Amino acid sequence: MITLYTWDTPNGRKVPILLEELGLAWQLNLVDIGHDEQFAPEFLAVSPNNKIPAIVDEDTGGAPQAVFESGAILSYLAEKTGRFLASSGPARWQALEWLHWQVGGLAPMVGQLGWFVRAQEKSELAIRRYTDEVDRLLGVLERRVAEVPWLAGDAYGIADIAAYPWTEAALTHLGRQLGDRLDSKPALHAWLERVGARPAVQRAMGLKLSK
Ligand SMILES: N[C@@H](CCC(=O)N[C@@H](CS)C(=O)NCC(=O)O)C(=O)O
Repeated sequence: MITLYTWDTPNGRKVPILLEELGLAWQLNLVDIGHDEQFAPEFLAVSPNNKIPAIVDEDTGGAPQAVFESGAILSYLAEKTGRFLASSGPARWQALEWLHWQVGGLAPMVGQLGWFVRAQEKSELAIRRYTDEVDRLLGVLERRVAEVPWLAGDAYGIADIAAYPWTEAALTHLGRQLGDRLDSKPALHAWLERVGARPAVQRAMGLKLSK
């Protein structure tokens, strides 16, 4: 059994998507980050950076394996099952490039933009900076999926899974802020539709991840 520690955020949806795609046995452990449950010692033992998502995999044939950081968890599960990540060659490196691009770029920038847009104290400079950066990153995504159907090339995989919840959140929650910058990205919209049409993605996006 795999225990997933998560909450209702875009980062919190990535691992459920892959678990649903894989059909592995898993159970949910909700960590209410709005009520500081991420600082509980039991959770810090699994995720020392006090962030969701994290997993504990009991089905290792040995000691349970804890993994934190969404990119590491997606890579771990893909390697454990031999699915959704090429085992070698260019497709593997392209998947890992786009996975790291997502975790280190798209997610934090969309997250910061959302934070500053919602903040009581408005900072025009921060909002302009993060709006431009999110627009730039979505432009990078647009050019990639205009060239190839999936982020790693020919096959859907963990890079698409990582990028989907954040791109969807950017369009849904920051659509007004990004405005007509989104209109010039037709390939991105088509990629979102391709990913969003997958039954496993729909199941994971529909899960209740709050208490
Ligand atoms: N780089 C991390 C980011 C995870 C992250 O930012 N998680 C947020 C929710 S989206 C969180 O747990 N925040 C709680 C906190 O910062 O205390 C990953 O990809 O797993």
